[in-house]
Amino acid sequence: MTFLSRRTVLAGGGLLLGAACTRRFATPDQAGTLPIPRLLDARDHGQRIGLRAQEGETTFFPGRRSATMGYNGSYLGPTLRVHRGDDVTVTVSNNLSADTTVHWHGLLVPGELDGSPHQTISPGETWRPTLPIRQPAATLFYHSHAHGRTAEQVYAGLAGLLFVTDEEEQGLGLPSDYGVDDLPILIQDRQFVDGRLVLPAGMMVALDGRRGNVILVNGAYNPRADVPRSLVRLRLVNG
Ligand SMILES: [Cu+2]
Repeated sequence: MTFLSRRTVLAGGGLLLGAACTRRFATPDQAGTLPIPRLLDARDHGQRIGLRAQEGETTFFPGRRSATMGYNGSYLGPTLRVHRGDDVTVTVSNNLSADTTVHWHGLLVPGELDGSPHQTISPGETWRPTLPIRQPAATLFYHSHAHGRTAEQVYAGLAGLLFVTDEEEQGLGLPSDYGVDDLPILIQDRQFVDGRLVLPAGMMVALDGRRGNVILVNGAYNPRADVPRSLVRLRLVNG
């Protein structure tokens, strides 16, 4: 991706140009702006956050629709911001046709609140953990951790950012204007064929894992961010 500071390129072009079949659908000149997931600050919502896992379609490349999954949308989820010392209730509803869970990656909470592979939320059901936020500020993420389905569901888009903040962090003077000078950068490698997202499968994938031919940032290919000419904070997450 590219960062522009008042039309000045701050940092280099595409992280990965991808395969030739991908370049047909987007060139750096056609790149859109960096999508910024909606911010849900628990304190703005009475310490209650709603997440709905759902299926949808996403157009990563013009004219090419992919079947995807997301929280409260068709791909990825909102950025959740929680505050140290608070207790935050998250209502997770499963609108998928398969079991799911939501795991709070890096959040220090008791196991029964952590959305492990066996804390299944069946289709149509709701899970409502109250999360005690008792750790220092951190950039974390949340994702499906469904038993036997984690790879498929995260690959399809069931992931989002989770920020823990506290007074110490707020006193550091770091850039803190979300989406302006405090940017979520959720990086994913994904396999595209003919401009459509595909889930790699087969024995070699099972043994060795897989590597995508396209790098997505916040669900977009090679996006650009317009940033102020000042200190900018990048929240990098390998999602
Ligand atoms: Cu995790």
